Amino acid sequence: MKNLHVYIDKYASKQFLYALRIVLIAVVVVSYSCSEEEDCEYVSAVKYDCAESQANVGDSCDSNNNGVFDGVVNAMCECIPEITTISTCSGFIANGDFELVTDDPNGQVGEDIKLATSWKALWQSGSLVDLFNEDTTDFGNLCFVAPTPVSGAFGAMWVWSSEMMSVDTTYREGLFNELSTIIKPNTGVYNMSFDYARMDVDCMNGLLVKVGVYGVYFPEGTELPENPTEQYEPSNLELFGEPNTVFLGEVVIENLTVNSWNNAAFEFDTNNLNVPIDGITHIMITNSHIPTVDRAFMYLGFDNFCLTN
Ligand SMILES: [Ca+2]
Ligand SMILES: [Ca+2]
Repeated sequence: MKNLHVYIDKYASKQFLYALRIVLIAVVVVSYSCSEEEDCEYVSAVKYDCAESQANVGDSCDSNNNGVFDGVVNAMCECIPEITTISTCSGFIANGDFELVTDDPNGQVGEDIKLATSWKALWQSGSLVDLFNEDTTDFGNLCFVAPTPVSGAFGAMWVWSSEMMSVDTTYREGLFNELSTIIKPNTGVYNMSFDYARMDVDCMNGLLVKVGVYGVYFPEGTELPENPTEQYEPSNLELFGEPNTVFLGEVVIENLTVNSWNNAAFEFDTNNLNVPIDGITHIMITNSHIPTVDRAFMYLGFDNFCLTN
């Protein structure tokens, strides 16, 4: 019996080695077949809600194949852009009525827009937007008058739209608002509105101006650009780099405008515009980059910015 045991043991270990060899070959074959990034689905134990896109409902996804994960997979396995809805003013604009200030707007006559929370100028120094309020008596020019009715704190700046009159950058100014919520690409239609009032009615003779509104991607920690060298150089589209800037619209202001507040409104569709891929963090308001042929400059007050969707 002892010899028979030895024979069985030897037979069993031979069988075991044979089986092991088969298993190893199978592993090599499977590994090889998957190393070519071919269709290895049959060896995958992972099951997806959406087999074709290998995603699960609720996963983040890229809604328009631009490399930005801006959407969420829904129950129909569609990638729907995530949309934040803000329907009450000032909406996506922060401190749209300029009432939040860090210091007295009358401590300094002009160039002091940065005293309004979430607002600043478009460049580091030079001609900057001014901040006034209901107590202001000195607007920096004897012929400038306060807009009516009183609307608390507000910003004011030159808007110069003519390319016929060559000027330095003294009259190029602009507002920059850090939005309360980033606006992502492909998130539908937005409504922009603001109040403006012409403060130079008594002394200037501009025929009309065009105020341009732009969306800008300007991440935290980024330095403001150098002062522009000319009225239209660099263009508004190039100040922060073209991929970071989208023209949202412009508002034409006629010289019939008096010094009381008027409202301007327009809408823009983020599905049809080249919105920066990481979204719009700031709104730029300045002279439009598309000039007019007329004698065109005005000193305007701005208040009650509102951006909703
Ligand atoms: Ca105000
Ligand atoms: Ca001031």
